[in-house]
Amino acid sequence: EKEYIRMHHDRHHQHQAQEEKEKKQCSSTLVKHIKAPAPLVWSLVRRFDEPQKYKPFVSRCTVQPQGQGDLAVGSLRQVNVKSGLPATTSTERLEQLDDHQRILGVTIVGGDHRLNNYSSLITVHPEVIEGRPGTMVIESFVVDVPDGNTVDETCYFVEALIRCNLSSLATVSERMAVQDCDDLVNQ
Ligand code: A8S
Repeated sequence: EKEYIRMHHDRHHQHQAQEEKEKKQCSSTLVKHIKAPAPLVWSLVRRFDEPQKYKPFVSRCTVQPQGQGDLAVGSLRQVNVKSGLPATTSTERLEQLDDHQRILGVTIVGGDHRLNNYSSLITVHPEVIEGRPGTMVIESFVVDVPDGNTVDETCYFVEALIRCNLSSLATVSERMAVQDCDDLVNQ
């Protein structure tokens, strides 16, 4: 009997066990306040084809031609990351691009990294900081916890990367905002 169960149901058991493991996910939300106007910040965030404009780990990005404009939902980008990271490439899909509400949704669909079923949403909101036009950026993600890692380790790793991206987004946006002011004074 045991032998039959093992023979015929073991695969099912393994499958079930694996499914439970696959359900182990981690998710989190990060917020960044930036001293630059929302349209300027959004102009950087919305460029699905040019994440290297602010993401410090991206060395190269190419988008497969889609016909009418490169920023259509379903577009794929091939991202190469700088050396020193536990990965070299990532294939990412544009899931949502809403210029009115300023929402960008991206999922990771391939690559040589360990972030399976990664999905992210980034939203850009105008706010007033010290009496000037500023921006609140909110980024959230959900991802599978890889075998051999804990939920905390996975969250910590992804949060650290996103914090770097958001810090860099702030630096680049704030520099561009100052440049816009200088141009206004010097024209
Ligand atoms: C983003 C967010 C993340 C990017 C991760 C989390 C990544 O590009 C890096 C290292 C990895 O190990 C995974 O919005 C991957 O860029 C920097 C290659 C996907």
